[in-house]
Amino acid sequence: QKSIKLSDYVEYPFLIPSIYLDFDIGTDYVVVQSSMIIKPKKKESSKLVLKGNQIKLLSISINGKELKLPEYSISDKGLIIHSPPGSEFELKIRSLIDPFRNTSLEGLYLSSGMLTTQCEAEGFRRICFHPDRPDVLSRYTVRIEADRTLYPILLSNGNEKYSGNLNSNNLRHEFIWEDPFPKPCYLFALVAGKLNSVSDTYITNTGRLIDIRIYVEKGDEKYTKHAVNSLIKAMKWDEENYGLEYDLDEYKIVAVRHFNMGAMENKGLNIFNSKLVLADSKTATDDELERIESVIAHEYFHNWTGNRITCRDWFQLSLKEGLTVFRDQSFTSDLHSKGLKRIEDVSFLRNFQFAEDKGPTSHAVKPKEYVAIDNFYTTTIYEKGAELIRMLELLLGKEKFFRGINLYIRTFDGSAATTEDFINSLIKGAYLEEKNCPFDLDKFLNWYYKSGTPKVYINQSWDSKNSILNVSFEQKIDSEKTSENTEMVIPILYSCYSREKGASPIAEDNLFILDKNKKNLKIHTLPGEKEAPVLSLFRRFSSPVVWESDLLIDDYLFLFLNDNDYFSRWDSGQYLMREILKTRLCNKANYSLEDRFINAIKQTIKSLEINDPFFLATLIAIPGFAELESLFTKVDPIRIYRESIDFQVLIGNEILQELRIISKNLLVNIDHQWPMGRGERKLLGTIWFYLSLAGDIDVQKNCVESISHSSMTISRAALGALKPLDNTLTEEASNLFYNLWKENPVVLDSWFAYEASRPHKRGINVIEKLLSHPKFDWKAPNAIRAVLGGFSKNIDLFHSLDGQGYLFMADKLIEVDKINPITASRMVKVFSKWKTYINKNKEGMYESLLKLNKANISSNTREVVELILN
Ligand code: HT7
Ligand code: ZN
Repeated sequence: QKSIKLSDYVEYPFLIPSIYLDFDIGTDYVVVQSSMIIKPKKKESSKLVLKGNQIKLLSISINGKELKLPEYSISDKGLIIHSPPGSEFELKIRSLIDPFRNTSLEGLYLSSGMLTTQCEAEGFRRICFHPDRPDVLSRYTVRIEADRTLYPILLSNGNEKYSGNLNSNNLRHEFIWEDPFPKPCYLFALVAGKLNSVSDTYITNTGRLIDIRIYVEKGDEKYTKHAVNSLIKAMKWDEENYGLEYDLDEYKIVAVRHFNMGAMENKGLNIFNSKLVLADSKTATDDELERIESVIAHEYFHNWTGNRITCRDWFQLSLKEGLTVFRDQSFTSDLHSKGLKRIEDVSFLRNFQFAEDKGPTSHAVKPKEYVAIDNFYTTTIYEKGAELIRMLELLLGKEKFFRGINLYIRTFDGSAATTEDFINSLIKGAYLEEKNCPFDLDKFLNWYYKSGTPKVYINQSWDSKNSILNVSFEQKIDSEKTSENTEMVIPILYSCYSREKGASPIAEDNLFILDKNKKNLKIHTLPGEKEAPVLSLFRRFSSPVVWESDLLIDDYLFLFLNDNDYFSRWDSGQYLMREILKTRLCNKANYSLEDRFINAIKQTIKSLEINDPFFLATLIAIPGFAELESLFTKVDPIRIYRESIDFQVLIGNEILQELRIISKNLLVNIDHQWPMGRGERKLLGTIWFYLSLAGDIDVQKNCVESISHSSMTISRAALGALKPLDNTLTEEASNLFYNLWKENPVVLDSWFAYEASRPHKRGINVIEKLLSHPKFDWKAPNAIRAVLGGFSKNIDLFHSLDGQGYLFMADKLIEVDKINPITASRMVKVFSKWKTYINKNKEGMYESLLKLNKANISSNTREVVELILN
């Protein structure tokens, strides 16, 4: 397939300072008229190339004069005007589009009776003929007319300029919207439909009044408070931390049921997947409330990092996404707990981004080429991209980092930039001159250009005579695609603890910069220190790497009990659990380690129970499934799953008494409103899980009763605790949950996911039944992700050795691909790890991949399938 290369970038030869768009919404189609002011950048003439996809051209004129073939040519890719005027001209195009039969959820489409848009990355070319590239920025004025009753609400970006009726019998009406800020077309948005809104206001730090409005389907207004509160918190946080104020008079959010991703930052008119807007503590779990708060903030933060300063081309995607994820992570961590947020982000990174970077779809944060840009909205661009910004913040220090950000924003406001522009401004703002930068910038840039997760090897030697700990570090990049030896700048934050004096650190949060293949560090401990101290490395997860050290089991146990860094303490426990599971899976169970670890858990429970229930719950949870898979060269998913369940049964049995006591103490704070009480609810859920696994029938019954609890966190924790059992109580709880929530599609998706992912003896028919359930909507990616995504986590069923699970998945993805290639190409990655599996699974997955490859699939899905197969 034809790929697009970063090295082929050439500037667009025209400026388009302003665009007037007119939408006439009919019952069967929409007539779109665009009027663009176009200025050639150079004297010498160049043809005008406009992209277009599924658009019927009606007429075209330049400066009022109609163009005829062959003055222009048209194909299924777009429109070319062969000899446009050499100076400023007005291009008018009348065309027709059919949003009513558009199932791709790109461009203009129908969702539950309303018309809505999704233009990032390349959806605008499905709306009108246009260059459709992010470096063409224009001021937009948009007029929309439609039937008053079918489409009472007509929205677009910017501020409302006019609204009124169109004819004497009041059947049709019109709205005009004006966005004063130049923007790329991927930020264009239009919404038309029967929507109700909830309003609020925000006064900025300079005293401007912002009108906030959330648009939802009738009846959903009661679920918008959390979204509004989150937005106001984000607006305030950005002013206080980055000095960035909102710039329009209105901020609108629309909730849409049919949406390919989480949300979209269209200027002044964010469009959200309804599951990320509609929520309160009765319908959403604490984790979901936190996620909604962060996504609302993420889209808001894009107003500056993405909208006011946008990307020159899609290779720069991480410029806006990595930076904005970094900003939303910092926001959540400031609002809640820095330590816990860091653990949550690292756990996500390790389970998803590290897995991606090890596999066939691994790519750099700044890729060099792509076939379908939609396939590059990945955890590498987003979460690894955010880690790079975090390392810069650590290397520069907060004050200099903000000086750099400030310069970047001042320099590139209103334009389209590159990741190099960003780094250069950051360094210039921080140190005035690039040459003053204390670390090797070129080596740092390798983080952007190279794929794969670097690995660091650490060895210690103790010089007891001089009380010096000598530490040697070695870095290697762990990627199939890179054979050359690349040096990176790896910031390592470390502390070290005296073994004799227990928890008191000898050195605390020192920064060591590993910028060569090999480098040594000398740590001077207290004179007279007899034993080598305990090293705590990569505190706060200071670089996105994996590491292997000569730390002893005793050291990890020490850190698990004493480390004062949340991440490092949790990570030591995770290391020990990984070791335990690894040895069990190699049939060499290390019982003495298991005993010592269980004792450490008991000690932890004593010290943390009341003070930090969330942290305690996090410390005693086992590593994620993907992380466990990554420990093996020949992965046996069914065995990993069963062994991890057995290990959790052991934990449950061993700490039964302790858990029963805590669970009683926790009940007092369970009913507090989020974010209060979230730690207690989290811990209670974890305890229920362990006790239920350990066979505590009272807890199991209590879980069934808790399905109707007024807190969704408690209700879902109860479902989760019963999940591995597959008995009549599981069935009863699931039915109760369904009956309570069958009329709420957002909550019902969590039931679909539960049903698809829980073990059951009835096999694949269960999944087939879910897909033909009367409440299942094939056009809603949330529902598809719930059932097929849930199914992929149903280890016994999906990975069944006869390969039937894989074939079933392949068949369903071929169907999904026909209506929605973006969703299909994202989901097909469930087959990414086929080469790492034991033979039976490997063969089964391979057969399914071949089936997909032979089918008539979209170029988006084909790109991923081919990468996986090769
Ligand atoms: N910038 C937004 C990306 C997005 C998207 C991309 C491809 C197809 C559909 C999409 N919907 C939203 C989301 C964000 O990162 O803020
Ligand atoms: Zn984003």
